[in-house]
Amino acid sequence: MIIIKAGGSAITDKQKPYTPRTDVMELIAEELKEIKDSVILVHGGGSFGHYPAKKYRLNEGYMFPEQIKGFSETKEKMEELNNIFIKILNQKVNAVPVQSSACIITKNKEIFKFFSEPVSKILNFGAIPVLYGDTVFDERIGFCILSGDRIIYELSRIFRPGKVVFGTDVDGVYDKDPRKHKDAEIIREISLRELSIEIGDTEDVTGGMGGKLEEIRRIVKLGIEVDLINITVKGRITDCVKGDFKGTRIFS
Ligand code: IP8
Repeated sequence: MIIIKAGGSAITDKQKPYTPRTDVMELIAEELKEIKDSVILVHGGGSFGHYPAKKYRLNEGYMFPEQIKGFSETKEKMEELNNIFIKILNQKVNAVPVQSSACIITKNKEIFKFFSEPVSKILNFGAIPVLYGDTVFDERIGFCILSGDRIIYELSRIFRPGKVVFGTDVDGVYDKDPRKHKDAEIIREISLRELSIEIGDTEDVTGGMGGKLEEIRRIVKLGIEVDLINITVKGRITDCVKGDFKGTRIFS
């Protein structure tokens, strides 16, 4: 089994609110069609989920009644993004959406209860379960934002995939800042210790790259291979599945 994250930075235009990148979604659908192994797909929020979530400070938990409006608005936007993606995926594969908030309850932002049977059933039918970062109810703080990355950690714990692929819009981890250095190169393999949290943005409500690296660390500690690749480029998912990938592999 492979778990693939389609990051919000790849499947949406993060600079423009509520703008999907349907070309990237089509590319992903095309590549998933070629994978023989079973796949669970998880996608992020990008410019759909993060705008309303930030505006209503949803990740700080329930503080004032107006946040309920933000809770449903964020959910509405995430469902909209999921629906766009599912429609595109279903032209090539059988993708079945799983609304995270309907099967997950958190406690202080950690997954506390996860009714994962629907995911198993979808896999048993040879289809692809598609989960996504979502607004969820929380035992302690009322509600919070659950990132796709945290969902992936939990799925990894339950399903023990052979590989987890984090797909973003960058080629991997560079040896130096590629915006400043033309000769910056992708690091093919990096240990958890070396993995710097300075890369990428930290704007997301779910903690940006710092939050992502924390989940990656937990997955690697389960003994699962984690690869970071650029899924906006044709062929990268296929290559990664074959083991001949252009990206960064993270080891413990
Ligand atoms: O992009 C966040 O998921 P992520 C989802 O995986 C929302 O961090 C609702 C902002």
